Amino acid sequence: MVDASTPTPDAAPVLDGYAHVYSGKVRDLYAPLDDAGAPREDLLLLVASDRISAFDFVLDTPVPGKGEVLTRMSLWWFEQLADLVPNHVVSTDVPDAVRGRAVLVRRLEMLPVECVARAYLTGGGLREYRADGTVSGLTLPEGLTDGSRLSEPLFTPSTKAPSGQHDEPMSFAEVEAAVGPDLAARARDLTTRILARGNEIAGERGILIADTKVEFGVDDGALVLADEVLTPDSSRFWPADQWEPGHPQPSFDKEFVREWLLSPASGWDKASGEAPPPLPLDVLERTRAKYVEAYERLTGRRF
Ligand code: PZK
Repeated sequence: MVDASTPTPDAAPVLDGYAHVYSGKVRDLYAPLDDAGAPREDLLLLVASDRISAFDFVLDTPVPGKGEVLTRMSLWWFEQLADLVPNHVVSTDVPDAVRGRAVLVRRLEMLPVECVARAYLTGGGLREYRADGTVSGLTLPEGLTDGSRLSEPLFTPSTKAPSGQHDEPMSFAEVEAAVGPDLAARARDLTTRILARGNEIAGERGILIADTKVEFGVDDGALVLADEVLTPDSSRFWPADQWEPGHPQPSFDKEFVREWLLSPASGWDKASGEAPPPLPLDVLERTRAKYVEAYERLTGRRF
């Protein structure tokens, strides 16, 4: 079989002048070093790798260009959202090894909450609705199904679980207890407005954003949008022309990956608990093309 496996798929690079701080599933965080060689306390370097996850696994096969597409997409969204919320971006002047897929950002005190908003019902929101007719404690109308559009985006916050564990839903009262009622209300309003604005823009370009997760830092009492924003890694992107409530919607970006992994061709059993096999080149190429397509459709720019 033709595949694209490499020995070390996409480890966090060693960057001269930076200390590696942390790696998530698909991104790496560094601190720039000052003249004395000590990590600076005011800045971070956020690097998007080409790693891709599916079914909770980071796959052995990186998707070439994914980190750059998502970084450019986030930067474009930060501009589209600038009148709603300030953001953490300082500069895109970064080491050559990560140029295009890294951003220098202000290091902020982060809210200890995953700020999630949902515009369409699916995933964890759908599970709660089926169990008791609510989403994040709010009662919804009867008769909704997988993929139904909600009348307005809902704030459905969750805990920040340690790496490898799943985030747990939080009630709004729990968010208020964690950050205070004022910041909680502002985080809720900003999160839902970011998703509403995202869908106003993406909807004209054939993409629905079902839900999204954003992170805020606090600077001098004001909320600042951090991390990545409205990318396919932080949000569910659906092709608008295939939207049909009543069943799970195809993912704009990962459909070919999931379809192949679940097909007999992969030889992989999702229930086995084993790591998925490397992706065939054609799946990889078609997946890369979907990320580029999402970027070009949204921004109207060539990648
Ligand atoms: C911060 N993360 C998540 C991102 C990873 C992990 N501006 C900021 N100030 C302080 N902390 C963070 C940010 C941002 N953004 C973000 N964790 C801390 C994360 C990328 C790679 F490994």
